[in-house]
Amino acid sequence: AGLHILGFPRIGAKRELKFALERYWRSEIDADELLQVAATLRHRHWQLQQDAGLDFVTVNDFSLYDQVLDHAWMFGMLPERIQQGSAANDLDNYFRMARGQAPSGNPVRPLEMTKWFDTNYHYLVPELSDTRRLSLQPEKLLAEIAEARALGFSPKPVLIGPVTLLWLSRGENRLALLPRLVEQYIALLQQLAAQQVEWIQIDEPILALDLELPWQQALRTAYADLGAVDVRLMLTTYFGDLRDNLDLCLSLPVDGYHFDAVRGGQEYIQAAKRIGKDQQLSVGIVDGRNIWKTDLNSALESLRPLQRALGERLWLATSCSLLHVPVDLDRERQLDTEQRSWFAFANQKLVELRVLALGLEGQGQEALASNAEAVLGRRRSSRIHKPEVVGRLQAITLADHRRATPYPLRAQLQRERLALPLLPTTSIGSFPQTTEIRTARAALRRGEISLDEYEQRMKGEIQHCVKQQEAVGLDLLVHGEAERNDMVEYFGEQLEGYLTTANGWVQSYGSRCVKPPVIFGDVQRPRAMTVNWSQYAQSLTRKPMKGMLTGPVTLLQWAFVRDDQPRADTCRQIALALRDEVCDLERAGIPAIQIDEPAIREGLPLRRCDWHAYLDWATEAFRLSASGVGDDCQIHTHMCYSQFNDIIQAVAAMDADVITIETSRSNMQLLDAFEAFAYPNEIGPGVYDIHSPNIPSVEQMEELIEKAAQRIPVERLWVNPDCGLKTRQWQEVLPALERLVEAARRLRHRLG
Ligand code: THG
Ligand code: ZN
Repeated sequence: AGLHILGFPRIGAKRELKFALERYWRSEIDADELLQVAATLRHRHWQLQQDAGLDFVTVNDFSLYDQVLDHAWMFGMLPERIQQGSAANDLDNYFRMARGQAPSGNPVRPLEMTKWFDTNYHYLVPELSDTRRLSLQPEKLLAEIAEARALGFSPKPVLIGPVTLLWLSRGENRLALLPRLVEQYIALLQQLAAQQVEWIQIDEPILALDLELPWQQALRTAYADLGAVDVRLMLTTYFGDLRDNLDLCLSLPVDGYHFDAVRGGQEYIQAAKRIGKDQQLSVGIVDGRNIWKTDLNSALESLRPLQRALGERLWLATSCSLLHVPVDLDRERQLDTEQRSWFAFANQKLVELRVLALGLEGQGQEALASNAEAVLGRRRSSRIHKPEVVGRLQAITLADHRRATPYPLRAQLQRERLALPLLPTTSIGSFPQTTEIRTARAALRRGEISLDEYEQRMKGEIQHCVKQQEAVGLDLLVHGEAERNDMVEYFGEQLEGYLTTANGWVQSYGSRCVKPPVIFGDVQRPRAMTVNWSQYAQSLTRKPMKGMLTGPVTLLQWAFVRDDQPRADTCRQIALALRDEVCDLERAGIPAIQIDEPAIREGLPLRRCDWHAYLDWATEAFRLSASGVGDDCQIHTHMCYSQFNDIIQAVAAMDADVITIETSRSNMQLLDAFEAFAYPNEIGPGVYDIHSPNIPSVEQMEELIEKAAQRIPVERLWVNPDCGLKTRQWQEVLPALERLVEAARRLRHRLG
């Protein structure tokens, strides 16, 4: 069988690429040094693939920033503004496009970023129009092929397919560009053919989406032309099943198809029966989206009939690119043997492919036996299954995920208790994470200061934060979250059933990474997680204090999730643990509690017909976490980057008393969603764009509030920044908040 992967993480086991990029951007190293780090990483990753016995090494999965940007660059899709104040070299122009600035060249508005399908990776959105000229610049791709060859590897380049590339782009009438784009792809494929490249992987993941007719037709026309070039194409789909696109996919004239056998159901088995006798089938049986060890013996059982039917035409692969998993489990020395036996990171997944290939030849018995032992061990582990958690889940009643009283009555009681003015002001929760805070955390981790000393320092930070908020004149205060690293990791470290890795970094965008915790078992809260901090903060002020939690859907969505039960059940377990925390906060005298759900929108399934079921359990989990409190305890939630229009009803179904949302960047356009649908509870549309270093004026913020007041009754409006202030400096935050409070005061006067 042919063995390959769809892509390898490029960031490096020690995040070498991240650090080299950031040093280059700070002009601490030159381009040669950066490119040297990049070449070393490519070489290392190809070597790993060859050592694992793969038939090809995947080339062009590497990128200095983003693979979609690389394609935009390769086909000359760069917006005109990049030409102005052009940089000294291509590299800097590339970075200007990605992040707006580079060591040389003028600052420029960068491309927008958005999520890559339903993953946590963000790509840069090419900007297109039907008048755009295209031109082919294949130098990077050709150089990497030559580089792999020179090192003695057998390269299989990967391309994003033309239709997916257009689909990912933004602009009027994109499809009109298809004929010109296909011409460029043909020219590219011809160049690759001239290089005697054996196989080209061409990705069309949009086949796993709901496609309208013009897009389906675009695939037909594009591949009719591409299929005619004398080079072998392996057309890949991933992240889901193809459903109504299956016939279309199998009708495209290519030399092989790749199916995601992890998320794509049994379609790969159907495909095996239907492909032509000269076509290959690549089965993505090793999960590229999660970190669990593959059950190799049961995988072999599914593969054997295919092997008998297809022989050498069966390829084995990862389900998708390994971009979405951490690099090397061997660097997780803190895990005990049992836990380590459950996982496979990118390096280990390469070896799994080899063992599968051996297994198909009746070999590899030892590795298969030890895999069986690990898989069985996990299934039976007492660390995973907690009967009391399962019992509690079964005992949930309808009343548990409803507040006792409808919002209008709750609002009255809350208004009395909190004694808030019209247009109350608050913040989203986090305040600047200063060097002192990060230094203290690092010192604690290295054992240089005691836990007691650390807590004293954090209390000092909280004290400072509360004082500042009082001085500025905010109405509902927060403690500032000095004690938290990441809003998911912080809770992952404290909940049972979660574990955190030491080096399990996954690229989020550019040089930025996240370290998703792993949910391996039934989730339980051994003790209160945030109560002491919030209680301490409340003791410092007579103003009301807002408790701060990350919501169940976000704690699920930004983690590696167990694969042995439905996501909905895992989410409910998290919700119950949070519910206990919410109730403990209330008992400790905290009158308002915010449960953040920034990830609720991005958790939407790829297919619209699956949305409803997801939104049902997601909003239910939120309400389960929030509904244990009395009527006079005010529940807030917060969402960022949310495109609300299509989920506004679900947002309302969460029944939070107050929702704060990001709107300032889009000049309140987001509130259009609230035009068509009368959102029933209170809203704080952000009036201060915290993602920009600019400090808005009082007048600008007044104007935004007035705009909002045209859509939402002023009695239900809050005034706040549009997101947490963690990444900003105190010297920007204080004047901005002073002006925000002033804007609210002026409007109270005028509107009230
Ligand atoms: N937390 C988690 N997941 C997330 C986000 C988050 N996923 C989506 C979104 N937010 C992604 N956004 C970012 C923003 C900043 C960074 C990463 C993802 C970032 N990371 C540091 C870096 O790479 O330098 C991590 C450094 C560290 O923690 O030591 O800046 O907020 N879980
Ligand atoms: Zn936010």
